[in-house]
Amino acid sequence: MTQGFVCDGPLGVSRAVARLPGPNFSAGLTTCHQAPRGLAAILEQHAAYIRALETAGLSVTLMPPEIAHPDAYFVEDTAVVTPGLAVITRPGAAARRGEEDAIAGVLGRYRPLARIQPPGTLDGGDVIVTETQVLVGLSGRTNPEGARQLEGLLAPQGYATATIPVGRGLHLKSSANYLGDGRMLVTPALARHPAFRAFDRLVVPEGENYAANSLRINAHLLIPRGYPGTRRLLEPLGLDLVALDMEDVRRMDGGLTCLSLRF
Ligand code: CIR
Repeated sequence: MTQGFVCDGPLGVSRAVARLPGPNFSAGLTTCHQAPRGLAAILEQHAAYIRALETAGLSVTLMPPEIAHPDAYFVEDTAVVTPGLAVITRPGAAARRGEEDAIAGVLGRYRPLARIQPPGTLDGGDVIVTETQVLVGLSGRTNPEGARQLEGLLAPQGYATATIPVGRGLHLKSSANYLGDGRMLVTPALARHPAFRAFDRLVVPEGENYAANSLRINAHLLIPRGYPGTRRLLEPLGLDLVALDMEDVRRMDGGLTCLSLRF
C-alpha cells in the first residue's frame, strides 16, 4: 500500500509522524469561540485519524505529548518534507517555538535537515508542495523572509516557489490543498488567485471553507465529516473517501493536514 499517488511530493508517501494531544491541549492557541469538549473527545478523533493514515498505507511514528507546548500535536507546522530534504521550520507563534526540536530528531533519521533561521518565520501549514512547485502563504505565521529562505533551500531540490497572501484563515492550507493529478481544492475566496490558475480547481461550496483542508494520501482522501457539498464535489474523483470527525480539532483552529507530516 505504499505505492501510488503522493500529495506532499513527487514520490509515493509511506511514512507519517504525528503526536498525541496532551491533557492541556485546550491551552493551545485558538480563535474559535467554541471551547473544545475535552481530552477524551479529541483523543478519540486523533485515534481515528491515525487509523485512517495506517489504512492509507502509512507507517506512523506517534510521539508522546509535549506538555510545555499544548499545540505540539499540530506537527505539520514544524517541518516541510520533500523527497531530498526536511526543512525544520521556525514557527511564527512564539508560544510554539521549540516544538520543532523533537520533530527534527525524528525526521533526521530519514532526511538531511535544514532549518529556517531568524528573522524568518514559517509554519508548515502555509506550505503546499506539488510535484514541481512550492506555494507559500504569507500569513500571520509565515513572513516573507521565511518564504525566501524556504525558496533558497528547495530550489536545488527542483522546486519553484510562489507566494500567496493569506487573507482569511490561519494558514494557506486552511483554504487550499493539493489533491494530486493537477487538482487544487480551494475556497471560493482563493479560487481565482493567479497562483492557482494552472490547476484544475475544485471549489468548496459557500459555508464549507473548513473542508478545503482535506488530505489526499495515495488512493485515499480524508475529509472532515459534516460537509456534504464538498463530499459530493469529491466523490467523482473515484478515491476512497474517508470522513473523519474533526470537531474538537477544528475548535483549536486545526484541520486534517495539521495533525501529521507525510513523506
Ligand atoms: C495554532 O494556532 O497554531 C494551533 N492551535 C493550530 C495550528 C493548526 N495547524 C495547521 O493548520 N497546520
